[in-house]
Parts: sequence; structure tokens; C-alpha cells
Amino acid sequence: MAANPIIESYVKGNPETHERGDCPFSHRALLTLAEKHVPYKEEYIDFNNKPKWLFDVNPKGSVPVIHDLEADKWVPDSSEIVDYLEDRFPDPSLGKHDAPPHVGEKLFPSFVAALKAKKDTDEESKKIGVLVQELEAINNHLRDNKTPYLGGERPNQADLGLAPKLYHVEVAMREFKGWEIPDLLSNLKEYNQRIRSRDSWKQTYYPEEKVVQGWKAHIEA
Ligand SMILES: N[C@@H](CCC(=O)N[C@@H](CS)C(=O)NCC(=O)O)C(=O)O
Repeated sequence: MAANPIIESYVKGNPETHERGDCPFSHRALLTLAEKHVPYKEEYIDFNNKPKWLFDVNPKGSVPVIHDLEADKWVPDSSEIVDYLEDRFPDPSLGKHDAPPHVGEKLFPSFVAALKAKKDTDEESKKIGVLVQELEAINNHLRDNKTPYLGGERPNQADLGLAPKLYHVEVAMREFKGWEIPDLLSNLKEYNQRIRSRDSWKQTYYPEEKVVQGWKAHIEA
């Protein structure tokens, strides 16, 4: 029988169908719970109909938010959440939200800029160039350190923060720009497969269609 949950984790999704949504910040919180083997219960927030209580526990109205059922404590924001979980469940240690190495820190804004740039323009090539530099930094770190994960032999918070974002980069850039991560970045490509083969990823995964749907709405907005 599954252990009683200690943590409730509120993430983007559909509370009726229990389908998880496409949120890389929620994904980081879930990956952290899964890697730490914390008994948790996942709950879903409908973005078209956010409950009022969400704003009481997080005035920004964003997810993820967790509720520590034993301590009756609410924690919003993925960075604060992973720091809280590290203190509360220190074994295995994954480090805090700013765990080294500090590579790819501009990955998400670079990706969003590239994705939103008008197709077949100089601006688009420039923005994709900046995104490639971020991806190269991650690739070269993995290549030079010869470790399976950014954190070393095991993933740490640098991995759990970046991997969900790398998933969005790969899926959305392919769908909306017909662009693939260059084969030259082979260390990065292998890394993506490696982290996605972990049990924690399989437990917290959402399908590519969700990523596409989510970005389609943003691009068309
Ligand atoms: N800094 C926040 C950002 C979280 C965030 O932006 N979450 C998005 C979903 S992926 C959200 O809840 N946005 C509110 C909305 O779109 O209404 C964190 O790290 O948790």
C-alpha cells in the first residue's frame, strides 16, 4: 500500500481528468519529490478557473505550490519549494535551487525569445544563435566534466531545474520552428535521454502534445 502523503503538490493541470499540464516549474517540484522518494499527492489547478484559496497561499497565483500536511505549512514558488524540501527531506541531498554548476541559466528566456521571433527573419537567426550558445554551455560542461549529470554521478537541483526546460526547448522549437538541437551537441542530446529514462521523470512526465498546446496558446496570444 502506498505510504500516506506528507506533501500535497499543486501543479498546472486538469482537476477533473487529473491530466498534468505543461509547467516546467511544477515539473521541477515534482521531480524533487520523486527523487527524494517523499510520499506526496498531486493536485491540479485549472488555469481558467483558479481557486480563490490559491491567492491566499500565493498572492501571485502561480504554481507550483506545496502544502506540508504534517507541518501545515504552505510554500509557493519552485525555488522556495526545492529549498524547503531539501531542508525537510535531506536524504538524498539534491542541493538548493542555485546548486552548481551555473550553466544554462539564461536558457528559458533565450528559448522564449527565439520561439517568439518572427519566422525567417534576421532577428530569428540571432535569437536562435543566442539559444544555441546556452545549449552549448550545457553540452560543453557535460563533455568536459565527463559526468552523466550536471550534478555529477547523480542529478542535483541544477539538473532538476534545467531538464524540464530542455524538454520545452526541444519540443516547441521542433514544432513551431522546424528546428532541432544540433547533432554536434551530442553530450546534451545523450543527457536529455539519460535524465528522461529515470523513474522520477517517468512518474512526473507529461506528453509532448501538452507542451505544444501550451506554447500554441502563448504564441497566438
Ligand atoms: N517563479 C515561479 C514561476 C512559476 C510560473 O511561472 N508558473 C506558471 C505556470 S508554468 C504560472 O503559474 N503562471 C500563472 C498563470 O499563467 O496564470 C516559480 O518558479 O514557481
